[in-house]
Amino acid sequence: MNFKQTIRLTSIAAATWLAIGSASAQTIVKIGYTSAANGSYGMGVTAFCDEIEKGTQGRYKCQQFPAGSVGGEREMIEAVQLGTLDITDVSTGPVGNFVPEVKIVDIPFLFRDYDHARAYLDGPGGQELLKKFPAKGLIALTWSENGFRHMTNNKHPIVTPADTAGLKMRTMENKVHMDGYRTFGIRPTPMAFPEVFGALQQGIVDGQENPIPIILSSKFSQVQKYLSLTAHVYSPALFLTSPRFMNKLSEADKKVFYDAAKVGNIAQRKKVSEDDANGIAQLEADGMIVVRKVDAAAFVKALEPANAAYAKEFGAENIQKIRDFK
Ligand code: EAX
Repeated sequence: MNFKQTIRLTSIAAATWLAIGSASAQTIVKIGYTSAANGSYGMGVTAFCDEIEKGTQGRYKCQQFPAGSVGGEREMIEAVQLGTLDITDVSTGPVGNFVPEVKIVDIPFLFRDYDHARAYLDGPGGQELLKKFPAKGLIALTWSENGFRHMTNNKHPIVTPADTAGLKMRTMENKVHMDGYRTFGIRPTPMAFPEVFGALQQGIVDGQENPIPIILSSKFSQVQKYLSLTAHVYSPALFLTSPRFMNKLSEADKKVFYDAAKVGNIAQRKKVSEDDANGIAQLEADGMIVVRKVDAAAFVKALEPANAAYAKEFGAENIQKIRDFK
């Protein structure tokens, strides 16, 4: 073998080794969420995944499971605990069943607006809550956002609590929501998200409540007539993984994942804001009848008995601290 051939063979061998090396060194990160890939969660997860791939030079790559393809939110959190799913981007809906301290942020009419909610969750109070996860076999990489929830139904426009009386509405598997909604007169029917479209279509429930980005990406306009902009509760989201998953990462890679989650959160919140700004007109164009002027004060008043119960459970001063946060 002459010198040139030796060099060529060596470089082919090196290239092959590199290819095998990089292929075998690539870890697939399985990440699930309940809404469609083109919605707010899809935007958040895609931005997160791009950052991970970049930050680890392709050693980690995501496989996305959108649209509830690996289950509802409760099931995905259980899968993350078990290690059959690596990460899930979920609303806080079922999270309080795993980490009870989180339930406080699901109280209806707790946050004034998006700025209030985002600043609180990103601030010391919100960050303190994230520390409660590891004891439950979970790690919250960051808060993210589902959005302010609004009611849809097939019976009639909702303006005051009198209009919700007796309505059978799908809710998340969230006791704080269910207790609050009962004071509005709603008959809450908890259900995992992947079942909601079918339940609305078949009339198993009269309505449901979700943020505009979810109503849009889930095409609820096809199965719901009325949308009322009740904004009755802010719904946070979380990028959840497990100590089991994170402990396999080097310190440098851990930082990549945490930083990527921050980027994912920004993209997700941005899409929520865009959908809130443009989505209502879209839903109207799709045939929904939109009630923009809701008697919010009457809903807040109706909630009083639930507020008394929340104060007992979470401590009035702890709730007030969140309300007063600026
Ligand atoms: O996370 O279950 C719900 O209504 C959630 O808002 C939805 O899955 C988006």
